[in-house]
Amino acid sequence: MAIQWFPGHMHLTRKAIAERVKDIDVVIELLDARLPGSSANPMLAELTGHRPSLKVLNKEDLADPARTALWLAHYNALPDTRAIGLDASHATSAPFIDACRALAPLRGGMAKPMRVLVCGIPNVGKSTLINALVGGRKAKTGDEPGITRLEQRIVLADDFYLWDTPGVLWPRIIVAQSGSKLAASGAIGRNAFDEQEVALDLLAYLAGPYAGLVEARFQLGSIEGLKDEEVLEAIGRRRGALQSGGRINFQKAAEAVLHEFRSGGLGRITLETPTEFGAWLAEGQTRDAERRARKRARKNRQDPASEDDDA
Ligand SMILES: Nc1nc2c(ncn2[C@@H]2O[C@H](COP(=O)(O)OP(=O)(O)OP(=O)(O)O)[C@@H](O)[C@H]2O)c(=O)[nH]1
Ligand SMILES: [Mg+2]
Repeated sequence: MAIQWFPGHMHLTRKAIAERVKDIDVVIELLDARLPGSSANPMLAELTGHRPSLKVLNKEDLADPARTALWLAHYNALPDTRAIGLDASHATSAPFIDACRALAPLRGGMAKPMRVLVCGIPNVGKSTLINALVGGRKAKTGDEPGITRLEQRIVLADDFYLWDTPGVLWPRIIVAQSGSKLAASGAIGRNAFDEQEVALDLLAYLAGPYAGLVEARFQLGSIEGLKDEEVLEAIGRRRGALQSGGRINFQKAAEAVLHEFRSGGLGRITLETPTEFGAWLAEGQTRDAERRARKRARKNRQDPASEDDDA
């Protein structure tokens, strides 16, 4: 899938986070509860891995509750990590303050204020969460990636500071399945991917666990055994997405699928379980190791004397 994956300004965000994290006590990483594995940024893990971490599975209201429970158990089993599910627009500050204090018990009071970094992929709800915690519109929000452009400090209490950060992706995608899921979720700018490809991938996944939701929302008969293109075509016909000559407008149909998924119109859906994601990750890591080995071999052929730097 051709996704223009890592816009230039994200290099700057990476640098800013690397600097900021030196003076941070707790890292809150927002994950998208509909894709908790694919929305976890390995680059952030690398930058912030040594700090206690609160994982927030945000947009819980759009996700499948049974799967959210599996993911919370998965993250809560990791060391120095707590995980909670959340609908950021309705967050209250008390549980957050408690969770941060439990993760960094030695911080507090004017001499040692709690310093919390809020980070995550674009459009996951970082600024929405901060606004809900502070009880006002301190941080700018919007329904597209790239709203926050600069880091911003917000004072939650005299001894409790939050930093909002711009959304950030990572330079190279390892889990092949993740790109398309992130695009479906709204984390990637709309000009950076092909909506028809992403909608077809989405339908291919939904046809397993959520076929009934697709059939119900678009008033289709059984989609069992249909090709993904045939499902998209049926959706286009149902929605009257036609072009001249009565042919289906696949672009319009794809946009309808993505809109219904993002808005929750299809119902509460999660695009991966911890087990599924674990298998995709292992596959991606194997492929990545092979890629590195090939690159190393190529390099050694060109310049046998060079040191092996595994770049
Ligand atoms: N349904 C639902 N929508 C949410 C939730 N949290 C945030 N949103 C919506 O998601 C969109 C993005 O929210 P922002 O807070 O701007 O996201 P951000 O992570 O700050 O995004 P960038 O600054 O672009 O990285 C907005 O339209 C929010 O209203 C949630 O828990 N549930
Ligand atoms: Mg923001």
